[in-house]
Amino acid sequence: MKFNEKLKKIVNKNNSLLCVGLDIDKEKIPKFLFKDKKDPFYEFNKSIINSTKDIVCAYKLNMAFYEVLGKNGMELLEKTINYIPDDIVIILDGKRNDINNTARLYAKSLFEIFKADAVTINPYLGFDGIKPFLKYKEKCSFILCRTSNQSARDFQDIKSNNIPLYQIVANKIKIWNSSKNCGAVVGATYTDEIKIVRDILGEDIPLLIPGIGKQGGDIEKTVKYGTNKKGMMAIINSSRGIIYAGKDKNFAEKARDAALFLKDEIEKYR
Ligand code: OMP
Repeated sequence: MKFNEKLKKIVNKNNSLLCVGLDIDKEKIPKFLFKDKKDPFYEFNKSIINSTKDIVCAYKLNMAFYEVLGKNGMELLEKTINYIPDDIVIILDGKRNDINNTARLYAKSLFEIFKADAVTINPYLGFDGIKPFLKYKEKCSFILCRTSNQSARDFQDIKSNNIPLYQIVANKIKIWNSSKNCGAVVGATYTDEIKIVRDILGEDIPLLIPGIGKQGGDIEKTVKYGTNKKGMMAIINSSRGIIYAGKDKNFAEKARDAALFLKDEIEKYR
């Protein structure tokens, strides 16, 4: 099944555009798990997945939080991916890219070895670094367009022929989407830019929108500007704001409460 089809199905099934970011961090996960459980990170991820799987469309796993755990982190990544129900979208967020010969192996690793439905990639190297990812026609490559951080402006606002770089990237994404397997990343902290990017991309290209919750992105504008006319094709991510909502034995229920609250807020404006 093509990615956009899988996304539509799960959005309709769970009535949700919410993506929960499984960005596990030893400093933040409940301390009791380290005393009581043999595999605390996996127990944490399983509990969060069990408590949110009926109210999300996707889980995003940022590779940094797994790579930092060494070989155990790679195992944890694999086990967590296997634990996520088949109909939910899995996004591996590594913001990868390199020269063509190396990008080829990044793409193989993320899509074939770790079995991601979607990945995040960096456009800085240009098209030959992107091409190996786009060979996976059933998958989706979310290309960084306007990132959520403050320094996004450093390069992304630089103009060429009076057009800022992030808009040039958005126009390229539209061209690179001939197999309908491209998406764009736009931060919820830049809602005017979300509107501009959605206008450039049209109705059928999905947006991955992080920056809600801890980074303070605006939910109403994110939903209004980020979705297409049918209220679809936006995946709205929150990581810390959901998975670390509670610190005690009831952490999974607290995560569900936070996820449900955000899901309902999103639905209000959709
Ligand atoms: P929270 O701020 O905890 O909700 O996490 C946001 C997640 O989205 C992290 O995994 C970030 O690395 C990621 N992210 C951004 O925050 N900003 C971006 O512009 C792009 C991403 C991303 O590609 O997911």
